[in-house]
Amino acid sequence: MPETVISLGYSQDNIHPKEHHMLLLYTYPRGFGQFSLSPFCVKAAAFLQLSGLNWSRRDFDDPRKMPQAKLPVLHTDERLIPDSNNIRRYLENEGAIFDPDLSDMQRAQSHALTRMAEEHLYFNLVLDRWGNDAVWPTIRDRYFANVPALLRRPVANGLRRKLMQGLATHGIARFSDKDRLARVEQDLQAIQSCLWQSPFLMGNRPTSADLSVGPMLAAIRSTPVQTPLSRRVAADAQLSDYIARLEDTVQLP
Ligand SMILES: N[C@@H](CCC(=O)N[C@@H](CS)C(=O)NCC(=O)O)C(=O)O
Repeated sequence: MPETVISLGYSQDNIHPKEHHMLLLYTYPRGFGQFSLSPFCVKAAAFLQLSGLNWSRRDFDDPRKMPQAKLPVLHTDERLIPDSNNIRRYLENEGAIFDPDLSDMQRAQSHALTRMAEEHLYFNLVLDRWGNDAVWPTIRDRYFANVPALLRRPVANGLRRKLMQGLATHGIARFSDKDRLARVEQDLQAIQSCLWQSPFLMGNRPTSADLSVGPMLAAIRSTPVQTPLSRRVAADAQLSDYIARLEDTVQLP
């Protein structure tokens, strides 16, 4: 049976190794102009889209019954796969190639950029949405829209308290806003150093690093009440063009 090499013109061999039934992406709903309220769900959707396999979405508000109590999760014929990176690995095992022609050095850079986006930019996004009193009421009413009105505030505030404790333990919530923004600026500069070289982080086509970094930047920019961080990304023509370029190329449904 023919082999697939997935994605956007990387190969003409557009054939799948196995017959698939529908892959179902369990995701948080759309919101703030994005495919999902969660950048990890947008990332997983982008990997699925570039894989060329058939997939569709199923929306959840509440991740508690999921294998790691988080979303995204991919429902395949055989199992539930939690975590966007595991979803990527699954698709690669099915024959998808997301990083063709990258050197070992580029793969190392790509890995570092991905970790930076997911383990540092992400927590700044969370603080922007959950930790900022000006933003929080909008987030609460959007994320917890399906919780009955009388319970909404206590449920949301309880989760918020837990999350903020986690971010204090992590350490990121201990910085002043100013120091935190200065740290994020270093990340943005690193991303922009790549983008001065080429339209996508690793060259002329999106690769895996773009699928982590792009959705994270887009999520930061889409926070519904403006913050210094969301304004920083929104006001930057290079970053905004990059997000648009990636969205145009990936074409999420
Ligand atoms: N490492 C995970 C991160 C996923 C993640 O953090 N999802 C968040 C939303 S952005 C979530 O479901 N949080 C629910 C919770 O922690 O209770 C991945 O790459 O998929």
